[in-house]
Order: sequence, then C-alpha cells, then structure tokens
Amino acid sequence: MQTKTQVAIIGGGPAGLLLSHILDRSGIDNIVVERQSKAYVLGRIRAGVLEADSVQMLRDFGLGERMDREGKPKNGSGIAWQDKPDFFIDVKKWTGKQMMAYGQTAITEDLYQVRERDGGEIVNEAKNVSIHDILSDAPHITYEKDGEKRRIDCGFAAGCDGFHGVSRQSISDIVLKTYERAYPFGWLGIMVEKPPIVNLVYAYHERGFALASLRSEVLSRYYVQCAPGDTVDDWPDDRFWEELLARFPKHLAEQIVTGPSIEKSIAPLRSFVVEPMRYGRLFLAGDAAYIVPPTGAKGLNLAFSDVHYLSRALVEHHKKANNHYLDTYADTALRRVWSAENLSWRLTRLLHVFPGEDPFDERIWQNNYDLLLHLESAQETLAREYVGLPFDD
Ligand code: RFL
Ligand code: PHB
Repeated sequence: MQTKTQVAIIGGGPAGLLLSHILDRSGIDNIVVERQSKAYVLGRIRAGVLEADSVQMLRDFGLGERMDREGKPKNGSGIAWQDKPDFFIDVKKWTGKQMMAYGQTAITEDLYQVRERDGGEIVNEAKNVSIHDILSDAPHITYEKDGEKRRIDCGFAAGCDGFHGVSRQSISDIVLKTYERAYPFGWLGIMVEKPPIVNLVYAYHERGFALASLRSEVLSRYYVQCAPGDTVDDWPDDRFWEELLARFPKHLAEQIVTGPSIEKSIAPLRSFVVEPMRYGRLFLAGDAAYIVPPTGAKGLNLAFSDVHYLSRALVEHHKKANNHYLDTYADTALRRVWSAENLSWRLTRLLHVFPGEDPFDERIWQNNYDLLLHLESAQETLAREYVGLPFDD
C-alpha cells in the first residue's frame, strides 16, 4: 500500500496533532502516523499548565471553547519554603498575562475531536515506522499496520514522536550532538477527585520537593520528589499523603483535601537537547528533540512553540514558495529551547533536595530563594521566564 502526502507527521501526541490541524486549516495535506492506539494516547496524564501564548494559539485555531469553559486562568504560581515566607511568581503583575491550568489529556482529546471532525488522517498502531531518503527531495516513510507493510511518499517529515521516537535516530551520528543532565530523583504524581487548593504551589522542604496543582475545580494533581528506583507500589496513598502534607507549611497543608488516588505514576527527571532540529527534509518538534524537567511547566508549551514556527515555515513554503522560515526554524526553535532548559534546570536545582549535596551549595541555593523574596528585579525576571517567551521573534 502506497500513499502520497505533503507532510508526513510521525507521532500523534499534542505536537503532532496540533501541527496536523494547523496545516490542514491552511490547505496542506498531511498524515499522522502514531505508534499507540487512540485509547492509549488519551490515557496518558502529563502537563497541566499552559503559558499565555499557548492559550492564545489554541484559541486562534478553534481549540479554545472547552479550555475556556473548564480550564482555570491563573495569575501565577506560589513557592513555599520550609521556615521561610511564601513567595508568589506574579506573572500578572510583571507581564500583564495569565496562565491556564488545563490538562494535556483534555487538550489531546480536543485535538483528536477536531482532526476526526475535519476528516484528518491519523494512523494509530503503526509499527516499525522508519524514515528514508531524508536528505533527498523525495523522502518516504514506511511502517507496518495490521501485518501489512505501507509506504507514504512525502515532501517533508515532521518528527513529533517524543523522547522514545525514531525521528531523532534518523539523523546521522556525524552531525547529531546530544546535551544531557540526569537528576538523582523522580516525581511521583497522583490525581485525586477533590477540590484543589487556591493556587498552584511548588514546595521546598528538607524531606524533598512537593507540588500542589490542579486540573479543574474538582480534580487535583499532586507530586512529591521520590527516589530514582521507587515504584508506585512503594507509595500506597497513606504514605503519599503523609509525605506530601509534611512537605508543605502548615497553613497550606491544612487546605489540601486528601482522598483516594485515581491515578498514580512516576516520571524520571532529565534535561536533554539534541542539535540540530533539522536534517534535510526532517524537522523535529517537541519532546522528539529535547526534554525539560517538569519543574518549570515548559515541555508542552515548548512543543506548541515549535509547532507555531514549523507550521509557519511549511505554510510559507507551500503557499508562497518562501523557504526563509524553513531555513531559520532550527535556530529559532533551539534558542527558545535553551531558554526553557535554563529556567527548568534552575528551578529544579532550587526546589529539590539533591542527595549528598555539598552544604556550601545548599546555602547558595537557599540564598537564591532569599534574593527572590527581597529583590524586585529577580521577581520580574522569574515571572517573565515562567510565563514564557512571546511568539514574536
Ligand atoms: P509526546 O506527548 O511524547 O508525543 C509523542 C507521540 O509520538 C508517539 N511515538 C511514535 N509514533 C510513531 N512511531 C514511533 N516510533 C513513535 N514513538 C513515539 C508516542 O506514542 C506519542 O503519542 O510528545 P510531544 O507531542 O512533543 O508533547 C510533549 C509533551 O507531552 C511534554 O513535553 C509535556 O507533557 C511535559 N510536561 C509538562 N509540560 C508543560 O508544558 N507543562 C506542564 O505542566 C508539564 N508537566 C510534563 C509535566 C511531563 C511530565 N511527565 C510525565 C514527563 C508533568 C509530567 C509529570
Ligand atoms: C501539573 O499540573 O501536572 C504540573 C504543574 C506545574 C508543573 C509541572 C506539572 O511545573
């Protein structure tokens, strides 16, 4: 079986689905090839916070209705610190913008719905996807579906297949550079059908990091820093709640409504970037090219930023024969990626306990929190970094 399309999109997570939707609205045909079933993709629980520009992008492309109904606009996020005053990252005050608490799972549902409504082609459960002749003018993708080998001839390939995908591996080792940092802990997250506390709050405590977040007025999301080898079986609900409550100051712990978890999972933390993000006619976007630790809430937002720049580049190429944005995509995307890597690394460093840490380093990072409490320029810088770079360069 052989088909032809203008853009083959590998990976049907949020980046791949949004790119597919935007290209379709500009009259550029595309096919999404996804390794997992639709049910599996919709069952994943990940990001929860959208930057202002991500929110606007979703609205601009007709994806804002449910988000504006069910999501919770936020003026910023709190930081609590053992034995020190609380701090608020006041995004509204310093930038005039708001963030939105709205889950990645809901966004992915919204994206599937519009792709199906508009007759978009998504091939789920595609096995052994591989990319061929990517340095030529006529690349193609092969995969297996229902035991049958299939081929898609395409003008371009978009690698939106996340950290475990194949796209990155299609770039020659000779040009591919990898930058990486692993952290000696993970995040254990739970979802609970109880009202959240008023603000999203990150907490530092000598027992470890904790985070109180939300998905809606009736759905809360909580995380605790855990040891790298831990499994969910090590963390029955009672242990989780005891640890979480111990890591928040009393006045916040009192507001947390506990209950049985409806989901529980562990995510390792890492910083990871590959360069370049373009190889011939292959363009990487989202987690296929980099990972940020979730402390800055940047991963999904960066993926949407890539989609913004990549869709503009592909539309200009197809509609105006202008290759300028294709040629600048990788550099533009990487500049933004490194800004987010920088913030995510710093916030991770600031808010977690690093086993075996040098006491000197510990005092330096505590002092960074003191600076935040007292220095307005530090408060403004963090608010601007947390809300994300605008889409205007
Ligand atoms: P995804 O979501 O991983 O989707 C990639 C898709 O590609 C498919 N795939 C393949 N398809 C075909 N062939 C192959 N060989 C394939 N290999 C893989 C996969 O099945 C999948 O469907 O990447 P994408 O689209 O780039 O989206 C990135 C985001 O998912 C990610 O950055 C965020 O979830 C990160 N993240 C957060 N981001 C935020 O902006 N704000 C947050 O608050 C936030 N919180 C988080 C997070 C990530 C977390 N975890 C679990 C790592 C909280 C957590 C705990
Ligand atoms: C979440 O709600 O899942 C969440 C919120 C903020 C983060 C990371 C994750 O920084």
